[in-house]
Amino acid sequence: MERISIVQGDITGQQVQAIVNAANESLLGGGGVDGAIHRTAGPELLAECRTLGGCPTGEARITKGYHLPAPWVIHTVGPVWHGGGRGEDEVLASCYQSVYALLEQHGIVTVAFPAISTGVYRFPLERAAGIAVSETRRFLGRNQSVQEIRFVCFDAGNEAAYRQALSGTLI
Ligand code: AR6
Repeated sequence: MERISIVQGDITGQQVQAIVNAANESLLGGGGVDGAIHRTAGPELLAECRTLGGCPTGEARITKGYHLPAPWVIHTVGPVWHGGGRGEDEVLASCYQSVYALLEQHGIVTVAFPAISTGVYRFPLERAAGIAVSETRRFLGRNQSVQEIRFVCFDAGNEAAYRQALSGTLI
C-alpha cells in the first residue's frame, strides 16, 4: 500500500492528526503557510508557541492545533537557501527527520506537510521535493505504524515537482 499521497490545496483544511508548519526560529508566526496556520488555529496557538522559547533551524516542536481540524501542529524551521553551499540539503533533511521523531513519540499516524523552505526561504522546489520524498521513504522503510504522509501542494507547479520526485524514487 502506498502511504505517501500528494494533493493540491491548503494545509489548514487538512483532516489529519498533525499538520506541519514551515515556521521561523521565533515560532511566533509570520507569512506564508505559517500565517495561514496561525490565522486558522487562533490566538491560543500563539500563546502556546510563546511558552516554547523558539526552535533552532532543522529542529521541530509540537503544539496543539486549537481551531484547526488537525489536533496537532508540528512546527519546523527550514533553512534559508544561500546557494546550496551552507549545508542547506542536510538541514532540510533534518527538518523531516525531526518531524518523524515527533510522530513516533506521540503515536501520530497521519500527517500533512507543506513544501518547507520553498517560499520566502527560496529553497529550489524540485530539490526540496526530492529531499522530502527521500527522507519520507527512508522513514517509512523502518516505521510500520504511520498510515499516511500527505504532501499538500499550494499550486500546480508544486504538485508537479512532488509527483516527479515520487516517480523518480520508486524502486
Ligand atoms: N497551504 C499549503 N502550502 C502553502 C500555503 C498553504 N496555506 N501557503 C503557502 N504555501 P513559506 P518557507 C506554500 O514561505 O519558505 C514565514 O513567514 C508556498 O507556496 O510559507 O519555509 C515563516 O514565518 C511554498 O511552496 O515557508 C518563516 O519566516 C511553501 O508553502 C518563513 O515564512 C512554503 O512557503 C518560512 O519560509
